[in-house]
Amino acid sequence: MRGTWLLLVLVAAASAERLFIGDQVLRVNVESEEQIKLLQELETQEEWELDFWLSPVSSELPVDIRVPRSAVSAVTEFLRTHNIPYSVLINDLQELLDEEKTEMFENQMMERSSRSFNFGAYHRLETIYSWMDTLVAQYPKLVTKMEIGRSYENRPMYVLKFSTGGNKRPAVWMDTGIHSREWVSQATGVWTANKIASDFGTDASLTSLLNTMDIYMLLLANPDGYAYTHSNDRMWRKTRSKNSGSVCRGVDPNRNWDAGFGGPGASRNPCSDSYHGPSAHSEIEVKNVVNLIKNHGNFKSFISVHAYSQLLMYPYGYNCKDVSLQPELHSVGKAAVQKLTSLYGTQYKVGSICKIIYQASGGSIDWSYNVGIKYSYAFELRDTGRYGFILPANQIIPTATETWLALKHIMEYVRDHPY
Ligand code: BPX
Ligand code: ZN
Repeated sequence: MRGTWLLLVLVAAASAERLFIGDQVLRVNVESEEQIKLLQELETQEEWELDFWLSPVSSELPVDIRVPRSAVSAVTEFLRTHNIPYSVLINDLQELLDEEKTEMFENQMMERSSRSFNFGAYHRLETIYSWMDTLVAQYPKLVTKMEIGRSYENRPMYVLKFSTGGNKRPAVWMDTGIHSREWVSQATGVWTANKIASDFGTDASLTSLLNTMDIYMLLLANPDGYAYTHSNDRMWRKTRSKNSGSVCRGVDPNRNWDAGFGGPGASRNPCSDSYHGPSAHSEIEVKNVVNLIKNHGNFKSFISVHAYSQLLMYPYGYNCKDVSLQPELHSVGKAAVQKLTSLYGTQYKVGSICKIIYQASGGSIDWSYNVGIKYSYAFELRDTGRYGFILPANQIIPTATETWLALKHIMEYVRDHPY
């Protein structure tokens, strides 16, 4: 579409948006501990401004790196001289981002003329927030919208509460989008909220669940970051808070929780994408959730949704010891994933954060587990790296639909195993 393309170029030229022309995403297939060490050195050096989409941790996992155009030849030469095999996952990141923008724009036109909301598209924060009001208006007996506080940049943080009554019934927590660039997470949250509302009353199992339990969903857990991925930098992951003594902004909201805070697998460097922040719960976005969960006091499950890698994980991240509930968390996770896979064959791995990806301290589900919420899980949704964070919108509904089977399994298990 020529007209659309021209318009987008004009819009982009007039905006402050960061461009990724010629940036590549490389998949590095590490073969030895020695090679991991080399890549870890690359991860800490700042000269090449590499963005590790997947960190070097073990020789069993691939390492995905976004390499700025200016560093492509240096990095590929480095890999070749050390005999480290790699392939090019994304040849020109900006091309993919342009396609994504064009699709969003065309979808906006479509939604405007048909006055509808397309669950198979990515949306801006304002659109998602106004869609929430539509959902509440459509299902007033089931769904309410609560503001749990404001973000650093003063955006409201809204939780959708699904409840058929009672006072602080046992509840399930679900958050999406704590890392702003993992867009399929927020989009899956939106689809899932609509699914819960529309299946209530027809899906007998979900209906029985909602007759004894509540579901709380925070769809945009990092609203400032999400807005920033649309306006300035599609690759933004952290919050947008200012760091004293540094020009770099933001804290990794999944290293900021009071669970092994500041330990291995988090960075002290404010410029790092895994910066843990000055203190536990320093980020208002994290603090708002902590306050809600503590004031409520009756959450039985806490589910945090990320992308990408196709994993279902349970605590801990801050150390590699098995938690006391490990066998149960593992078998429930396995069964959940079996249902997910049954739909389209999408493969997931199940295990503790520390054992299946890496040691990561200060994560949300470690905190929730430690405050007594037994059924604490984290999802890493599609894909396994073909598109990574830039998952095409035509995969949103398939991703959300298969994930729902796993979510429902976990929720039903929680319903049937009160504690
Ligand atoms: C997920 C939950 C708890 C602890 C760690 C994770 C993995 C997640 C992270 O590093 O916080 C990986 C991701 O979703 O951010 C994807 N990534 O950028 O690698
Ligand atoms: Zn994440």
